[in-house]
Amino acid sequence: MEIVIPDMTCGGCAKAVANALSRVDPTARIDIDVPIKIARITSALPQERLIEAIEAAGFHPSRAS
Ligand SMILES: [Cu+2]
Repeated sequence: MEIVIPDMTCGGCAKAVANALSRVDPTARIDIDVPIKIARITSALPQERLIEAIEAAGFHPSRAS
């Protein structure tokens, strides 16, 4: 799935997002594209759960998909 994270603006943000995601799903495949502000995630968890983890890390992912 793809989650748009408009306030992810640099490598530090990307790392924080990736860390938050791997904490909720250590087996997730996470590929973050900072220039277009998208996290591509392969995970068995529901998208809502991943969005919550990103929000808990202080970011504001878009809920539109
Ligand atoms: Cu940043």
